[in-house]
Amino acid sequence: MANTWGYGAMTNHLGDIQKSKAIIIFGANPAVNHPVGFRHFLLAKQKGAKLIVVDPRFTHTAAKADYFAQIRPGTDIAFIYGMLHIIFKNGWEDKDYIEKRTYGMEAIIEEAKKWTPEVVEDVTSVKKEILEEIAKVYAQNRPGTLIWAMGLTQHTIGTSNTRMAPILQLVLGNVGVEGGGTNILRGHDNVQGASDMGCLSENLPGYYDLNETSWKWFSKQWGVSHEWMKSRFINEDMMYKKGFTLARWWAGVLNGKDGNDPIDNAGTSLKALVVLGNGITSTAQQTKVKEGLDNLDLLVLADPFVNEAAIITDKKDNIFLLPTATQFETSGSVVATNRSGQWRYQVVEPLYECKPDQEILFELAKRIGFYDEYTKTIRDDKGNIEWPEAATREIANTLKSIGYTGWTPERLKKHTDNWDKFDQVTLKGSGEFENEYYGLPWPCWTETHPGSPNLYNINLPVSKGGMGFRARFGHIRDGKNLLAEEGSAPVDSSINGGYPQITKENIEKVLGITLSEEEKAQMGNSWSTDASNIIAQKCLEKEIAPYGNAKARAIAWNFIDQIPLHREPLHSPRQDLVEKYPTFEDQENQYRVFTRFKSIQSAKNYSKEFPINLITARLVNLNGAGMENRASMYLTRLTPEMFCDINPALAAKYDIKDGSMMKIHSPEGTWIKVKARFTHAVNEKSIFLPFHFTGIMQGVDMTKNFPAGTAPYASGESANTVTNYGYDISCQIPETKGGLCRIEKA
Ligand SMILES: Nc1nc2c(c(=O)[nH]1)N[C@H]1C(S)=C(S)[C@@H](COP(=O)(O)OP(=O)(O)OC[C@H]3O[C@@H](n4cnc5c(=O)[nH]c(N)nc54)[C@H](O)[C@@H]3O)O[C@H]1N2
Ligand SMILES: Nc1nc2c(c(=O)[nH]1)N[C@H]1C(S)=C(S)[C@@H](COP(=O)(O)OP(=O)(O)OC[C@H]3O[C@@H](n4cnc5c(=O)[nH]c(N)nc54)[C@H](O)[C@@H]3O)O[C@H]1N2
Ligand SMILES: [Mo]
Repeated sequence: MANTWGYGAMTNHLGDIQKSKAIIIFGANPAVNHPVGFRHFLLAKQKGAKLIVVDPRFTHTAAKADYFAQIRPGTDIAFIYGMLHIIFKNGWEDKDYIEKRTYGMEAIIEEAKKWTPEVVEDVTSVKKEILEEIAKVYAQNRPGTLIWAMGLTQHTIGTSNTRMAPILQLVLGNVGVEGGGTNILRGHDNVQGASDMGCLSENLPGYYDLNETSWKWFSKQWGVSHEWMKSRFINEDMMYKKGFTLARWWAGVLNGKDGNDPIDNAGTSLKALVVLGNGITSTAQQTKVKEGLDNLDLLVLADPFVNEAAIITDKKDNIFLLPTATQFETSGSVVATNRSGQWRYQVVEPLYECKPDQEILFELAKRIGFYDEYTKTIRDDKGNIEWPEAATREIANTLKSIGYTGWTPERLKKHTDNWDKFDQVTLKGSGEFENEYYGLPWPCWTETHPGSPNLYNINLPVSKGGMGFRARFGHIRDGKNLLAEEGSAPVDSSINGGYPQITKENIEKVLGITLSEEEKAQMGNSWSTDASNIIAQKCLEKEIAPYGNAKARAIAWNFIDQIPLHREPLHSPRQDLVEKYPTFEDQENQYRVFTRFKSIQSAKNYSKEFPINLITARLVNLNGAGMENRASMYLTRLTPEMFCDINPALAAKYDIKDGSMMKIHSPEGTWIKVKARFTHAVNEKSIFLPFHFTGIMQGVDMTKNFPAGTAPYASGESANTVTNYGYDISCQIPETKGGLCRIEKA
């Protein structure tokens, strides 16, 4: 589910925002998209916190802000370097923190020198006085929390954006403190859990790397042999290869046909698509998605509603709609946006003939022929599956990497049953929960650990939720120490400075202990593959974090851009800047597909023909692809049809009237026709489209394809028919927040 969309976990939690003195929001609109969580922002503001919003639109969130920067889409890196330029110039950085807990900041200081307020104004369109004011207010009101969501991620430089924002926080010493952190407002209910569970095509559950050690660990935990696991793949190489992403699965079907991008998939193309829930009608390049759907041999859609992927295709047979139980008809653990686990109880038995997702998957496994292996560790002697408790226990025993170990079903249920005994601002419990945090936010290293409310906080002992940064990248780089310096270990730690990840090999030396032969025999090779959990327990006795204590990297040498660099979107309104800040080289075999960057950006000067920035985002009454809410009469009444927000001054240039129809064209040659809605929330250089509609494609009404009685109250053109080609360099999230368009009166 989380594949492609939405990267990063919250370091702190929503209640903790009440402790912030400043809140800076990049590309998120919580007043609309997280209205319940936004309460904490408003309470912080009441207590005097400064609220800063950086967004190309004057949003409902911006309406509550003390400072607002109306940024040109895709230029946040330039903006943040601009803030850093001012911070370094005035000596506002936290020098001690930078020295002890970060690596590579010299490179950032160098790059920031280039980003004077004048240069930043030219690139971002934000007046230099506003930048200066924001940098000052944010630096001088600490702790500050930094919020981001889709406005930062949906760009070709999305991953660089999500590295840049934490760098600002590190410079100010805002990471690992209450009221600080980088707090990413996540998407769907349980999207954090979905990413933790491995709904990502680039790693195994728990973010374990796709390598032999991880596969062996999972095979062991799943009770199958490594040889059997290997036999599931066409060849061993494919075990270690990243899969397709949700953004580009269609390229796997089209496989180079008719000028489509070639793929690298062991010589085969994709023939069947099984969808549990979301993602098909909500992603970019909808005309390509349709082509992909049309060319499938088999399409299976498991969804409580008629997933509209079935509607937008001309495919006539081999489409199966499997009615699926909702969250109210199922139970199990879910993970909140702040890494807290919760137990969800079933409200009613599954209605009519619908089945819960896992049963659909079990039935599929039976037919494909690996049901026995699939359910081995959750079946009893009689073949009964203890659902969901056994699965929850398996997860706890396996996902050591992010510290799920302490999440037994019993503990999670008890927390949910007693949620009223926990404090909203600190997450701390009272009474019998006095030493625990609500939902045992991961990492929760052992079955008695209280959970970790804020990541990287060295002001708490590890046994009470403290930790440094994870030591993942070795000990020395270019002669510099990558481990934390003296004086920056969590309090009460037996080591005062940095230390490596704890393994069977180094545990005696690092912890200064002697293991018994029995312990050695039981112990796994490293803390993250230690079924006995002895490594974690021994570490906690010494107040040592099993994953080490290192510096946070500002230089990531395994990335194409080792430090985040501004690069113009593939379709930029500023051709002069394209030459100065060009995009990446085209990437062969990125998640099995050829992905274009430079060849698109340099093909022509798009800004001439397509002068307007296309911004897509969300509405409060609709969610995601929108089927769930457009099936509600009352929610639909608020926005009965697809529309485009346009500034009256821009509309006047094209003779477009409020409420009249307008056409929007993309550089790919696609178009949509929608109703114009006048607003000053967008400036004269951009328009805004919500992406919650589908069912009509380039004027063709496809709603006749709905089975009788299943059509929603509203259908419309999809914004994603005209969002431009463009994918993030690392995770392939579509550049749905950085495109261009041409408009005309229709
Ligand atoms: N009502 C409602 N709530 C939702 C959802 C929903 O569909 N409807 N979806 C859920 C999901 S799945 C998610 S992921 C979250 C997403 O939550 P948000 O990220 O808040 O969602 P968006 O409204 O898509 O985008 C946020 C803002 O980014 C701005 N933006 C666009 N481009 C840029 C840019 O280049 N730089 C900056 N700084 N800002 C930019 C947009 O103008 C927009 O105001 O919301 C969740 N909550
Ligand atoms: N242009 C543009 N495009 C975007 C975005 C953007 O900002 N701009 N945002 C992107 C983001 S962040 C996201 S997350 C996606 C969201 O888009 P989607 O994830 O595609 O949208 P949803 O409507 O949330 O899809 C959820 C589907 O799951 C079904 N469902 C609900 N409960 C269950 C269940 O228990 N089991 C099963 N099997 N199905 C269930 C619902 O009926 C619905 O059809 O859109 C992305 N697309
Ligand atoms: Mo999302």
